[in-house]
Amino acid sequence: MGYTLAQKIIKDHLVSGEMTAGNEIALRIDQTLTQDATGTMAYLEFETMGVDRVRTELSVAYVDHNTLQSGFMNADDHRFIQSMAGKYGLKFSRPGNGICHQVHLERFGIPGKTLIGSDSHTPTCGGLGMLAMGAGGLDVACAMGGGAYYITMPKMMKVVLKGKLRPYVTAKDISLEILRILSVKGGVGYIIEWGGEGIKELSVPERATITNMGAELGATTSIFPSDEVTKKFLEAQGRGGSFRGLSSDRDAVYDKVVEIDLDKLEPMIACPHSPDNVTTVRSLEGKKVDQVCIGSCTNSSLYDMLKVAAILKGKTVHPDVSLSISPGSKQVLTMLADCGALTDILASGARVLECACGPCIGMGFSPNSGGISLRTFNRNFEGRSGTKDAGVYLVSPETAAASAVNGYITDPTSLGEAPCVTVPDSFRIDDSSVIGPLDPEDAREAEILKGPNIRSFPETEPIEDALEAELTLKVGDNITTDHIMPAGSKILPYRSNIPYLSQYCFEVCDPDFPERAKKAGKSVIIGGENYGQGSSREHAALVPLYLGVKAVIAKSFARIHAANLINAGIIPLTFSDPSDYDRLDQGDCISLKNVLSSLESGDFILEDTDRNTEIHLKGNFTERQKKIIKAGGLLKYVGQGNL
Ligand code: MIC
Ligand code: SF4
Repeated sequence: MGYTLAQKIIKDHLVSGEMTAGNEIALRIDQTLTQDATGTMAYLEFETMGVDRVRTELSVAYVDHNTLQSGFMNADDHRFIQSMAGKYGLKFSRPGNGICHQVHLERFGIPGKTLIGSDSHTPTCGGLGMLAMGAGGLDVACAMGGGAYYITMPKMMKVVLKGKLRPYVTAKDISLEILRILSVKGGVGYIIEWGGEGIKELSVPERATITNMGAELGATTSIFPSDEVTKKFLEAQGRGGSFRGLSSDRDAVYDKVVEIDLDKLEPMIACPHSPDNVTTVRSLEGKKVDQVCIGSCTNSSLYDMLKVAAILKGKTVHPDVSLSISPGSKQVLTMLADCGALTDILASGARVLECACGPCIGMGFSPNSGGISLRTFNRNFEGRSGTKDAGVYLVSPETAAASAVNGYITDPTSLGEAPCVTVPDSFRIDDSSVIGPLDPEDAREAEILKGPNIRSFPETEPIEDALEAELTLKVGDNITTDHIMPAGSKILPYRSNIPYLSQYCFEVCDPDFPERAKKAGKSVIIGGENYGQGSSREHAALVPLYLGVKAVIAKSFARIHAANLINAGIIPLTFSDPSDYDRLDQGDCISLKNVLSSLESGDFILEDTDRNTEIHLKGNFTERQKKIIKAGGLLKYVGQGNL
């Protein structure tokens, strides 16, 4: 029996474990990336590990999220990250150089290598045949220190693309279509490999749009083969030497196969407030639009921007619409300027923002109240834009540009002949915004620069054998990390200050939660299906930890969040019978006895002391996870000599 492409890369990097779906495996990690919103915490954690230099082939620290410096906090954080990068052997990508995933794809990704990043959209580099996964900051810190990355061996899914995209139908529409088919939990436990005739026509940045949004499916990662298209892209980036052809074996076996017929696909749109709430653009044609945002790590490549410029050329943005455009990298922006496309964009009345995440993470450009915002981004969770009652829709750059001009949702296929857009054979190579590390001699003396906003990692304690706690919060299905620990321009500057952040925990669902949790002392949260979907931010575990949360009981968990809870020393448990969810209420007092022996057996019994009922829970942890939980979290476990 042959191997899938992902299985081949896993096999090449396997440190321990058996490659059977469901087993814990440990992988050697070649490259890491961090961004600034999760990076400060990751570097504080790395600092405690006592390693004098990163042990990966390449580690890059990006600054792309918190670029709105309305106060000293972000600037201090950037300086801290830069000083850590210099001292410990990382490359530092300066603010303005671009969004981590776009820059990593352009300048650093290598087919067949492993990459983990403290950002859930790290799978973007799967577009060039890399095994790239999102992870919590602490897992990335361990990998920088030379430790392995532990995951559950995923099942394999193949998506076969048949036919060819029609004009104005794009890679983004493929991403939205697969979300419509599979839902935001349809990829949980899988690696998705893309194949079929249809992939031959997709460039690397288009493939990267698709692997990027695999994060929204909950997949461990997504990957394309490394083929002639990959070779051409790497050569155009002056990195032809990094090419290596890679594909799955002919007789590889997949646990699930899905087919999409590109000939039949049309422009798609995800409606508020979930990326899988997908329908055709046609069905919403004519709906008035207040704001359009083009950019983000999903759709900010040169190809995307050139298509947008071609649609905007000679036109003006509708007077009732505010259009923002954020090119994904300095390379994209300078090339737009070189070829004159930037002039077409500016002449249309678009507001050009810096090469950063910007509106995608609520860093400015929030819509008006009740506003309708069309975005080429990957997430439209409630409140994420910074305006709670805004309706955010996810679309392709073509749909976005056409709608910005018309002032209403427009199916771009109605625009007539599509402009012919080609990407040059060679990109503008200028890595001057990537600063290399200090040489080891100077590094020894180098000072780490910390501002007053940087607080240390919250203290954890070894797990107790008996837990008496209050159920301080009960929430429903598909709770995102944006619900648990919101982002946005007001809160993000405090990503290195857990006590400050804690005031906003679950703000979207229940603003009284932080006070209630503090009062209770020890608490437990009850969740539904796919608890913790979305971002990799470990703050969604560290802040509850700070507020006294000892366990989360849910119907099911998103992969990265479950790992982050364990790393923080919080026990993620599931219901043996999911209908027991209905038998627990917020405010109930519960007790969990014999926690230590339950950790061994995997069976936990919860007593609801208010209702006098017993509920069976499951917690099937690996030997390593048990040790981490017992130690009181991964940092404590690593401190015991277990990197
Ligand atoms: C996001 O898109 O939600 C983020 C912001 O990039 C996060 C990381 C973070 O919260 O800092 C992610 O996707 O992991
Ligand atoms: Fe940045 Fe948005 Fe991409 Fe997250 S999804 S990395 S916030 S651009």
